[in-house]
Amino acid sequence: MPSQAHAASAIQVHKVHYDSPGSDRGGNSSINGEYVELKNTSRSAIELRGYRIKDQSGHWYTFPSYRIGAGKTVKVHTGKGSTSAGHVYQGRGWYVWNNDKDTATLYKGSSWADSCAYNSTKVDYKMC
Ligand SMILES: [Ca+2]
Ligand SMILES: [Ca+2]
Repeated sequence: MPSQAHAASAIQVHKVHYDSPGSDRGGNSSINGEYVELKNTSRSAIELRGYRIKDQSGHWYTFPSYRIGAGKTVKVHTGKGSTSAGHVYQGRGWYVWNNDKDTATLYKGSSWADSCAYNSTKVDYKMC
C-alpha cells in the first residue's frame, strides 16, 4: 500500500470569489459576497474544526466545528453571519481578499494543506 504521507489534502481550496458583486462600498451583504469555497474531495465526512485559512497579508480565519460531507463544498464568507449548511462566516467588518491579486492558503492546524493564488481584475473569482 503506498504511503499517504504526501497525499494531497482531502480538503481543497475550490474557489476564491474575491471581488464581491457591485461596488465594494461595505455593508455586511456586500462583504459576504466575498468568499472562499472549500471542497471535501474525499469519500468521508470531515470535521473542519482547527482548519485555518489566511490571505497574503496574514489575516487568519480558524474554522469552528463544521462537518463537511463527502464531496461537499462550504463557503467561507468574509462578513458576519450564523453558520449554516454550506456557509460559515469570518465575522469581519471589511473585505479581506484583494480584488487584484492574493493567495488563499489552507492549513490543517499548523500544516499546509492547499493554496490558491490569483492575479486578475478581469474576472471576479478563481476556480482552483
Ligand atoms: Ca475583495
Ligand atoms: Ca465588486
